[in-house]
Amino acid sequence: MGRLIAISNRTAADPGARAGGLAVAVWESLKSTGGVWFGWSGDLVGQPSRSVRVLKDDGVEFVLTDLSHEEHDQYYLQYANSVLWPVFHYRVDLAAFDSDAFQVYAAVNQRIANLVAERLQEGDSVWVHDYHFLLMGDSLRRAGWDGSIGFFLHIPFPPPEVFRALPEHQWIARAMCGFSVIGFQSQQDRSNFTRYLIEDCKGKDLGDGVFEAFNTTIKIEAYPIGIDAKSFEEAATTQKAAKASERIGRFLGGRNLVIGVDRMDYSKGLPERFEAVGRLFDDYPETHGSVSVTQIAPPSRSKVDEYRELRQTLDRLAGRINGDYGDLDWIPLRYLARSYEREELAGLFRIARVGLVTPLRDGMNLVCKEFVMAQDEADPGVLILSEFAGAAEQLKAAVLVNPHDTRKMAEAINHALTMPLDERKQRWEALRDVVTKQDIAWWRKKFLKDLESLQVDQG
Ligand code: GDG
Repeated sequence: MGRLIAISNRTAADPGARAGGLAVAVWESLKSTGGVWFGWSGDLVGQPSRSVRVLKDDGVEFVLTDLSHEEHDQYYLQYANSVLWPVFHYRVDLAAFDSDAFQVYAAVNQRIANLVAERLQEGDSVWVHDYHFLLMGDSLRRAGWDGSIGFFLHIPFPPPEVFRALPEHQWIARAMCGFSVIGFQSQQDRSNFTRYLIEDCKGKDLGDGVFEAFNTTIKIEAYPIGIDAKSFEEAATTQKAAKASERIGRFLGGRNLVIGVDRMDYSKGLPERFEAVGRLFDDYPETHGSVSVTQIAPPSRSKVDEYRELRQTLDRLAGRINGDYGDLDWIPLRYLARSYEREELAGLFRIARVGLVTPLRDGMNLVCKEFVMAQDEADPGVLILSEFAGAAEQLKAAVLVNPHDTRKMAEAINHALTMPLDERKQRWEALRDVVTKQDIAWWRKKFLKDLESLQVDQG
């Protein structure tokens, strides 16, 4: 096999940035095969820079480019984060459509494609990641690359009826057909995309996951991303983890912990979750004084207005709940708008009785898988999972909820809090088996096997 070439907006060139979902997944893949990772350096400059920075770490080469202020604003903040992110999470109402921003988005895809194409060698496998680079297949073809190109979308792909709201939907779909393999997180995303291809692009299903559209064939599959299950399991029994459990244990004073950990983002369903917690205390008085809910929500993309509003909504909801129910020695719900180390999170998950993972829409969601791996097998906690997270297709033994139904969610939390040990163990064992078997290495191999088999076919 040739080299693996990854392209994503942010890379893991900065070791501190290796904590996020995408960064971990790609980093592990490149480390195990050796390869090159192209992306944004994280720096902003006056003019789009033609120069690149090359770094090496652990056998992985990073080729990084700066963004100009205009590119950062139009490609990254506007088109990727304020148009594609909301529309792909089914939130057309939040999209700030902007055709000028799309032009810059397309130009950045082409600029980076040119940079990559200059450095590609025959036999390389190119693996493009996420919604920042939907046009990259076509851009690389224009730059002269005719080898195989894989693409993995980390976020959901919306139904055609929603995708068509994008003024540029036809352009995007046609460009996506420049990829040789397109990977989605779930069967649901895959079928949304293939339905669009059939309905709008005269696409044909040739069987075996292969589709024909725009005079080319594309392999389209679901590859649910996993976590490094073993290492997260180990993280939960480190000293740092024990210290974090001990610290929160002092705060809990023997009460049951219900925990949530999510980037502060409207897709994660935090206001609905807080409403459900309010209903739990409204409808189940026996929980008063015996349960504490802690939500960790590190702020992200804080430059976008909706996130500021989200923060205010959470403040208001938490204020209402704590004002109504809190006592001298009990805080019913608190949220911490800051981040913790991975081991600390693992320690908190381990002593939690309930993990609340209730996004309104999520490509996969890795937190729920981490929660599972951190549990103590003798006394496992219960996972409450949104049916709208990609992970729900795999984690059927979780307590599945509709995150818009706050009354049912409150009922589910109460059910989880009172679940007998036998049932908790049974559910957890089933969850652990899936998370362990379909881990990050399984995901990487599954995707790369398909990408490489195409290369053989073409060669
Ligand atoms: C995108 C898709 C898909 C969170 N807070 C802290 C912290 N985290 C870590 C979690 C987890 C990761 O960040 C978040 O991953 P998610 O999957 O939950 O969500 P997104 O960031 O939205 O990721 C998603 C993913 O890509 C991968 O394909 O699953 O659907 O939206 O690992 O633990 N880590 C640390 N401190 C924190 O405070 N160290």
